[in-house]
Amino acid sequence: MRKIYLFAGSLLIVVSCIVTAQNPVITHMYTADPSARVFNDTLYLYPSHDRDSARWWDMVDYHVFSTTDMVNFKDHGRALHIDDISWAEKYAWAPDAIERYGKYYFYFPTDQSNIGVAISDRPYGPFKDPLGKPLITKDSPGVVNNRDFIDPAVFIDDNGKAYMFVGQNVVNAIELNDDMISWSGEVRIIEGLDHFFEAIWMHKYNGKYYLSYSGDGRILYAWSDEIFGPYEFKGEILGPVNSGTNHHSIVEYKENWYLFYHNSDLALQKIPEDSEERKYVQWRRSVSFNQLFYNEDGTIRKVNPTKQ
Ligand code: FUB
Repeated sequence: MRKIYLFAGSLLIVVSCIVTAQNPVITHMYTADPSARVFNDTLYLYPSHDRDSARWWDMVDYHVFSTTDMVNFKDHGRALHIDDISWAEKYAWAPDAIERYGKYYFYFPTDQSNIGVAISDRPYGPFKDPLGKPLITKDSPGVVNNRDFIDPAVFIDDNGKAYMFVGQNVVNAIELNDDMISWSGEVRIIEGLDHFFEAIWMHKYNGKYYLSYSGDGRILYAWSDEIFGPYEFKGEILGPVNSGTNHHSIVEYKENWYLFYHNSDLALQKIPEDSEERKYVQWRRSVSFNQLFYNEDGTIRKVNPTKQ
C-alpha cells in the first residue's frame, strides 16, 4: 500500500511540474512581428506594439519581453518611443535586435522608409539613438525599393560578419560594420525568394542559410550555401493567419527550435462578436509560438499553430 501512495505522490509532483504555455503568450497588450533572440540563456522577444484601440498600423513604441521557461514572458516595459527619435515621425513597425561585444543593438523601421538603430547596455533597453539619423533609407545609394522600406532582420555569421536584410517586395542585403551602427560595401539584392512580400528572417542550420519570409499570406522559406544566394525556394512553414499580415521569426533555445508568429486570436477573444470594433482586429495582433522541426534533409516541417 505504501508503494502505491509513493507512486501516486511522485506522479502528482511530475504532473504539477508540466506547465504549458498558452497561445498567445502575451495577453496584457497587443504585440506583433515577433523577433526572438537568445542572449545569455534567456530568450528575448522584440515585437511591435499594436495599440489597444488601433485601426491601422500606427504603432508608436516598443516593449521587450523575456522568458527562461517558454511559459512566463516578462514585460520589461517600454524600450523605445518614436518621440525619442528626432528624425522619425510615425509607424514604429517590425524591429529586430542583436548583441555584439556586450552591447545590444535595436533596429527599427519608421515612416515606411527608414531604418534606425538604437543602443543599450541591456537587452531590454532603454535604447538610445546614437546617430541622430537613420542607418539606411529607401534613398540610400544602391537600395532597390518599390514599396515600403521596412522589416530589418540582422544576422551575425560564424565568421563574425554582420548583415542586415531589409525591404518589402525586394530584399536588400548590406554588410554592417563592426560598430553595428554603420555599413559598407554594395547593397546586394537577394534572388530566389519566390512570392516574397515582407518580414524577412535569416537563420542558419547545419551550415545552410535559411531566409524565411511572408508571401501570399503565408510564411515561406528558401535556402542557400552562400549568404547572398542565389536562394532555392523550399516551401511553406506556416499557413495564412487570421490577422492578414503574417510575420515570424525562427530561433533555437535550449536545444529546441521555435517559430514565433502573430495572429488576432486575442483580439477575437476580447472584443465581443457584436461590437463594431471587431472589424479592426487585423491591427490588434498577438504573439504566439510553436515548436519547429526539421526533416533529416534539413527541410522544415510545416507548423500547425496550436492554442498551447
Ligand atoms: O506591423 C507592421 C507591419 O505589418 C510589419 O512591418 C509587417 O511585416 C507586417 O507584419
